[in-house]
Amino acid sequence: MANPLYDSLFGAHAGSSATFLKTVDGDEWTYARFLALAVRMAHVLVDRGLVPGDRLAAQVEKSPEALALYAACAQAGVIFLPLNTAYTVDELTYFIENSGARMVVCSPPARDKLTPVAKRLGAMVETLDGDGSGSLTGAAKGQAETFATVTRAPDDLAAFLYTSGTTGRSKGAMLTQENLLTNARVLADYWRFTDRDVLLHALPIFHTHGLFVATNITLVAGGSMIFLPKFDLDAMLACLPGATTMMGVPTFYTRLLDDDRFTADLVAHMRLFVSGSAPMLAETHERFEARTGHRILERYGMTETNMNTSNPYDGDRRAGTVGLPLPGVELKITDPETGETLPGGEIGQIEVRGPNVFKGYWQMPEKTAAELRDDGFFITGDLGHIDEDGYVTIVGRNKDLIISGGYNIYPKEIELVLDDQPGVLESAVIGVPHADFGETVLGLIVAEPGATPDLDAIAAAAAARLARFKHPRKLIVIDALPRNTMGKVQKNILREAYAGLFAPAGD
Ligand code: MLC
Ligand code: AMP
Repeated sequence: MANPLYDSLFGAHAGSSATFLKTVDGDEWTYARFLALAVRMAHVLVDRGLVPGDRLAAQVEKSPEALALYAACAQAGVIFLPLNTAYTVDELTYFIENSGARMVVCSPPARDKLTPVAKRLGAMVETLDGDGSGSLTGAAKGQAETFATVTRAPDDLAAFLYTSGTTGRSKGAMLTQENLLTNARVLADYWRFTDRDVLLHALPIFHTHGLFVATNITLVAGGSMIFLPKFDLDAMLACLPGATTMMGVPTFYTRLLDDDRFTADLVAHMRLFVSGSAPMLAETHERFEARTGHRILERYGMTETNMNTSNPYDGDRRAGTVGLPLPGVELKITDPETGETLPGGEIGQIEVRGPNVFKGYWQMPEKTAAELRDDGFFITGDLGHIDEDGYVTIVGRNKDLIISGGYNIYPKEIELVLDDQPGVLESAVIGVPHADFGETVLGLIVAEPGATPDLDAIAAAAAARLARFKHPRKLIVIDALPRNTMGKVQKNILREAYAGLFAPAGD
């Protein structure tokens, strides 16, 4: 095949009058209409001088046009680098610089702020708005309707997704055509997706879940999506009757369950509900089944590996587990100290190997070597065990990570900002239980001797530098950070002490 990813996901639907996307305002995109736009966008990329292997960073609102940009990159052999719309200019600067992006596509209002940064880093700027307008679609108008798809090998890079690191520096996970395509095919088959499926899509499209799981599976199966700009409870309730499947993070499910309009009747026709990206409480599974009669199918994945495990479609979907390794994925539990495989049932670090596992972190050979073994096993940083039936349960994390509403937040990045502020001696950022987001961010500050840190000023400084979802929901000054004999901060003690801060009333 000339370009496995493009040919399988997009090219296979050339000229098809079947529906691919429906938006809330009633706009319907056939595959043919979508692909025609992608082709014209691919011409713009080439006209601007992009060549295969160049990186294109996109911080754009979710829209059919934004998705067409992903298809255009695949067709032109350009590496697609989608970025969270919440990122600040500081954060974006790092991603553009680190990736060496040659083009940045942003929303029109962000253009003025980003242009000087992009110019300094040698990147061009184009715009694309949530309504599909902007310089990119403007330039695409009148472009040729056919494009000679650029040849790519399975091992060629298709996308970079940045994941934060324990040192505070984000790492660009390099994903190949094969990583994305094999995983999409396995999942579409495992979850029985067909061209009759209509997926209710309310996830962002700058992460694995919304882009590579939800969208790629739909494309592989030739199905369609109801494409919501974001999760909105009223819109979800209005659109569920027209859908056959839904994917979401646990917050989607708890929000639906907290609304009385979400009834068994509303979803009686649905074929499948999938959850992932963050742990789902067994209680949520149970409430969902009691309310609707459906059992949510929980799966487990990550940016570096796409999806690793899934509960079965037909068999027993076990609440509190993430199911079985997917076909083609090897999963083992190892001793974090020695790396030796542990006997069944014992808790250790989860390692995975398979065609889904990424190629490494962009220009970070040491970090790659620390997490990706020579034999191809990737050390996920998650802790878990496997039961006698092969089901995997995640019990915790061996990495200092907070997952809030499905977004990953690395405390170190926030601690570096807090430590910089006047009157702050040191800080510790932890995740504490939160009824809506699962976990939320708490900042604990130790003052310099004699100083009284101005918490409002500190919060404002954090807000200027970090995306909104990373902001500590609360800052508290404490006398000292608990440390063990090695001097390491004992975050477990802090997490226990503040566990009740945002927990639901009565817990
Ligand atoms: C929004 N806010 C968040 C937040 N999302 N704060 C913390 N955590 C989050 N996840 C901010 C908003 O900016 C807002 O700020 C305030 O919190 C409350 O906003 P909201 O209106 O309640 O939030 P909403 O916009 O509805 O978004 C919540 C959400 C969204 C859960 C719908 O975060 C979401 O779509 N999450 C999905 C993330 C995802 O796709 N993860 C997959 C990663 S891939 P203010 O200023 O108004 O207070 C991966 C691999 C795998 O992990 O296995 O899939
Ligand atoms: P990300 O880096 O955004 O891809 O997040 C990946 C991390 O999300 C994993 O390493 C897990 O810690 C977590 N995760 C994903 N799916 C699940 C799940 N079903 N249950 C628990 N944790 C999950």
